[in-house]
Amino acid sequence: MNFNLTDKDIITSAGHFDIEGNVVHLEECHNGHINRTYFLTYDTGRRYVMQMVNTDIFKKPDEVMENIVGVTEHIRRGYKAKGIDAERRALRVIWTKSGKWGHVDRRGIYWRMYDFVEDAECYMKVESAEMFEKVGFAFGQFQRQLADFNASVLHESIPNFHNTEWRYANLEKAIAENKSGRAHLIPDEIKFALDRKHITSFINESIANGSLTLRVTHNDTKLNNIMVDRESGEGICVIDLDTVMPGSVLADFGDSIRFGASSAAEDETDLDKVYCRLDMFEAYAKGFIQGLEGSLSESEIRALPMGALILTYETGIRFLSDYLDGDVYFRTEYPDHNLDRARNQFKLVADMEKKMDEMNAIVAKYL
Ligand code: GN1
Ligand code: MG
Repeated sequence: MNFNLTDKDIITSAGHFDIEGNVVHLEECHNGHINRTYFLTYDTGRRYVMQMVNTDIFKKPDEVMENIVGVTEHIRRGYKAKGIDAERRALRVIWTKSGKWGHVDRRGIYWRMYDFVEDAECYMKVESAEMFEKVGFAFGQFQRQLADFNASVLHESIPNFHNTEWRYANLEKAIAENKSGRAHLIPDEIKFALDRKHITSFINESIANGSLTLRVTHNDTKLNNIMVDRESGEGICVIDLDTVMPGSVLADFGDSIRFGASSAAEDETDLDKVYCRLDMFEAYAKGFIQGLEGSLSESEIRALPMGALILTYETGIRFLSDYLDGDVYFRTEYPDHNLDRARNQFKLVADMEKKMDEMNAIVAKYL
């Protein structure tokens, strides 16, 4: 996905979408690790988000869009039924002039377009426990809103996405193949990852034995995948819906914690600065459980801390595998970026292991 795009290329592709007016301003957003995102302002004063879908990763982008259209329409209908204005609360997909969900340009790039959610902010770092509680509530509500969505119509946009056992097998493969030739540089990180094989089956086993239910989940609940209303501080609109698929509640809870309850950025290299903030863990747990409106079972609530640990570990081994594979999946800004991210996640894992009893006591308050 290394294309040298000019503004003209992007604006030409934007011209295929059913939007009134002309582009007067174009700006790249550097947040995501997978797709490329641009903000477009038109002479009508309206703004849009245009994305180049990474088709190396999302091999069937039309299926991804079908999922997104289905899910956002479902959420919009739910708000309407409650008499709530859904305008800024569900992503709106802009269709192409020929009635499609995406435009494929002459290089084969798949473009899509959304309405820009105005008067809202996307954060890279949690600013207060109050804010994180509201974000938790919004992600809980998102899952709640999809409780009656027909999961059988969803395409699996990335197979095995949060199958931790599969991720582990993939790490073993990356070590054995050692495509980058870097394996000898990181024996400690490899050992840390392999030593924790026993946690990888927890989610699959819990689903199999019925203690966790399969739900429609977001699967990428990073803080920067929600728009926060500037006035109310409410998590107003959940974005980045590429990986909405059937999954476990632990994935959505855990991924939010590993990112938002961390004391530092995902790629902070001073590991003394990286630990899990229990105040943030509690704020998110409280909001998330409330957002799910009593639909979580006791065993699901009790398993939430394991979800935080497993998702952090899983993300760590994904970064490590990509480092071994030669940085082919996540977008990196410098050669050891994936290694720094993996070390950072592993520091967080070690810290969570120490804090497991405290995390268990926190969730027990919300049973
Ligand atoms: C990717 O695209 P983005 O940056 O929201 C990744 C997530 C990881 C995350 C790590 C499709 O999310 O699974 O947790 O990076 N998305 C995909 O920051 O792989
Ligand atoms: Mg994102």
